[in-house]
Amino acid sequence: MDAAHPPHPAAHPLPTREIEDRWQRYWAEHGTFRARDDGARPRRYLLTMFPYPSGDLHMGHAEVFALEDVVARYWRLRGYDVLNPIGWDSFGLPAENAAIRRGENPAVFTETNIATQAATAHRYGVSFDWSRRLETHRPEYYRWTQWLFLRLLERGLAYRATAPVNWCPADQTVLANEQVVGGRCERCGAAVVQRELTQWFVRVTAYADRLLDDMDALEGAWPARVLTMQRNWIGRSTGARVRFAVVPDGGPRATASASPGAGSRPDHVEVFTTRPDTLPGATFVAVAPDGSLAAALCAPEHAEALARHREAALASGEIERTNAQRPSTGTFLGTWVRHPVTGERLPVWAADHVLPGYGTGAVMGVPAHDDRDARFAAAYGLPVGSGETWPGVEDAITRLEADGAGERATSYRLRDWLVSRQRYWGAPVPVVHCPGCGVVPVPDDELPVRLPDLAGDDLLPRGRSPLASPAADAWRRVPCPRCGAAAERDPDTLDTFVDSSWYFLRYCSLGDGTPDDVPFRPEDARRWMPAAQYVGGVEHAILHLLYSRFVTKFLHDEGWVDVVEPFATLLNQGQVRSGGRAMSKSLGNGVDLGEQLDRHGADAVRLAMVYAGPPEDDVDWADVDAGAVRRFCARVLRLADGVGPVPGPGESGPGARDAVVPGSRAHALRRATHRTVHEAQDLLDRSRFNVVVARVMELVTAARRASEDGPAAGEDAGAHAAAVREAVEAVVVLLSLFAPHTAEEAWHRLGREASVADASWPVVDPGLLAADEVEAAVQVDGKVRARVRVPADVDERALEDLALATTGVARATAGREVVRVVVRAPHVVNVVTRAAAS
Ligand code: ANZ
Ligand code: ZN
Repeated sequence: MDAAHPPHPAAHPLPTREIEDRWQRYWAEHGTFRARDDGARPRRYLLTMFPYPSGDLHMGHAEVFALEDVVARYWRLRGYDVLNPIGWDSFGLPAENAAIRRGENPAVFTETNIATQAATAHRYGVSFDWSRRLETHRPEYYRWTQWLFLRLLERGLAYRATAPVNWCPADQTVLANEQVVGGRCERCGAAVVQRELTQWFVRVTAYADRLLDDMDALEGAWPARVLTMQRNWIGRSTGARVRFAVVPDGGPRATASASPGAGSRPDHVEVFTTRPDTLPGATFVAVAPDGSLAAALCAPEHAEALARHREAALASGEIERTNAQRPSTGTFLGTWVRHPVTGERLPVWAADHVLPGYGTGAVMGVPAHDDRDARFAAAYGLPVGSGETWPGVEDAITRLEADGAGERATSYRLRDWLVSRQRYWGAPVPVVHCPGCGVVPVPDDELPVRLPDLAGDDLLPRGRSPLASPAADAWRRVPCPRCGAAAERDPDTLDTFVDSSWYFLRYCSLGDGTPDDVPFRPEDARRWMPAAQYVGGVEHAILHLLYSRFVTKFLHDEGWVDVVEPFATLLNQGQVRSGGRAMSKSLGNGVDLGEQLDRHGADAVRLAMVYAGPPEDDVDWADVDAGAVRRFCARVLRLADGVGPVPGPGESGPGARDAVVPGSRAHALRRATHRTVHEAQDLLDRSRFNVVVARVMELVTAARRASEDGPAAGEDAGAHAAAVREAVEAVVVLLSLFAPHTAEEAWHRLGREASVADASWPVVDPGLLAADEVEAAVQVDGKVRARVRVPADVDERALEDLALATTGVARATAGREVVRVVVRAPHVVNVVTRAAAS
């Protein structure tokens, strides 16, 4: 080492890997972060959206974990018994696709990545209770995912149906609507096509009203935009169904055989409308070209046109079809209906803005009141009709019901949850198809239905599940559990949203004595649920939360849980970006957390993440200066080293107020300390974590200055030292939420025992919170006319009001006009006047 540049003093090293290792070992050895669950403290359950193991943890995880750990550590210090578990959402496509490329089983990739992520999470120093870890791909977990499916099946809430589904030709599997972005597969970008397939669905629509209504209790506790997204997704509309009788001689019909469905032409068309009051203005009826109604109503000579229209409609996604700006296309079906009020004949059209799965799949066209209908009428030469309406929707419904022409009705945007996937790496659907008995559930005591060991090319998607291929014959062929005849297992696997719809319940029962006869113990869930806070990305604002809410309600109905809502509050963190763009592996600007830990250390990354801005805001990692926060951590360690010894039992501690003279340096520092702690509480309760960091930095500066300056002449040196220690201890306790290793080390150097994680939150002395008073000068046209005493943090408005109320101002402005009041809080108010206009 160069003599001209002395090494960093050994007593003041930067927070190092060695420090981090030491404290991580300490926490592990002492079980510091295990939930006690012994009733000695009030319980709080903090839940983090569990990671998908696709490589190392990335900076998105770094952000969530840093944020959630602030909360976990804060609650612990406030005296709660905190449950803060961790697991992996470890089934899913990326592992399967990697396994095909590598010629291995997806478990290899999955478990390697879990090991990497777990090691990184440990190095990051998150206060997880590692004894409660779970992984959804393990048979001891997915056994219960299958159990859940069977309970739904038992209640008629899981069913099989043939439906048009989004099919990704590249991934060779169905996609949920929201996995289709701009007509393409969200994962691989391939253009999505529509296919008719028999699939498994879960009847979430049966819970639509409860899913909506129970959200009232989440108001203010969940981000408003998430509640709005959930509400829109469920999309409840109230209105009426109105029946239009089909005119029997509505047109010459060819032989029934020429047109499928024509033989069973319905005698009426039922529409769903939210505006039954506009019925007088209806001039046509439109049905979805791709629904069964269109086929049934279509006259044979229009069948060909309808078939073409149907193909086109299927090819354009739902989002596109419901875009109000896009012109709709129509096909006349050669059928007429009777207007229930006027008796007029109205034509029936297929129009692709009408969706088959919403309402009744049919609408009444009211061009006089609806823009879309107006454009459709203009495009196809249909009459605009009258603008007349009935007095109100309620009246209209009463009238319809009296006439027998319709009735009150509710429609939902929400569709049933498509849960089957034609891929391997998921929980097998636990049923057997028997030629005699049909669908037969696998008996509970035969669960789990384990995945057979397939690898590499055997996993290649070929338009059906790999479990349907010859490679899985031995696995698939089983006797029917009911009659013993030769039968076959269902070859599909469950959507990973099923795995994650209940994992938070299992956490409640993990640890010592994990049960193997139930998915979780109801009494454990009773103690911990609902999770007091759920932390995770807004990308899960709709589906994951909806399905978790649904499953909680279902298990409530089944007597397994008391609560009807799983997550009392929700915190959505912003995105981590890099150079202005979303960070992602596919864009090649993804950053692994492990690598950042090597470079900066855990505390610097954590602190930088939290300090970068409010949790909801996006963070641009390229703008974050981890080096600066690292130097800050070093400053705190130096500060701790400079603090005098721990006061002995008989000596006056920092709480001894008598020794601190108001106006002394010690007093000023004590006030800063107590106000910082007080403010931090409020900020933490409102998730303003970045502001807390800023306040801690300010307190560090104040403590350092006080420590360097020492007491003023004539001030009590003992009281001063005590105030410095109090400030530094408060700094360390607060810092332990953000940079726990540095805080532990500082706590240790302060001579405190054991772990700062076991310390308690500093008690605030209300006597030290009152603001200082200052004197403000009140001028009128530049001349001081009054003085008022105000709190140092007075706001401008209050100061202005006070100033204008003084007699000095009243006298000086008498007979003049006040044109302007300039306020410089807290010191000066200047009132500008001019001669009053007479
Ligand atoms: C006549 C009418 C007149 C309508 C008017 C609206 C305004 P929300 O609020 O989204 O529920 N509709 C009904 N079923 C449909 C389907 N399957 N596909 C597309 N559109 C459908 O919208 C309900 C309204 O959307 C219904 O009320 C219907 O048009 C249309 F001045 O009926 B309305
Ligand atoms: Zn059978």
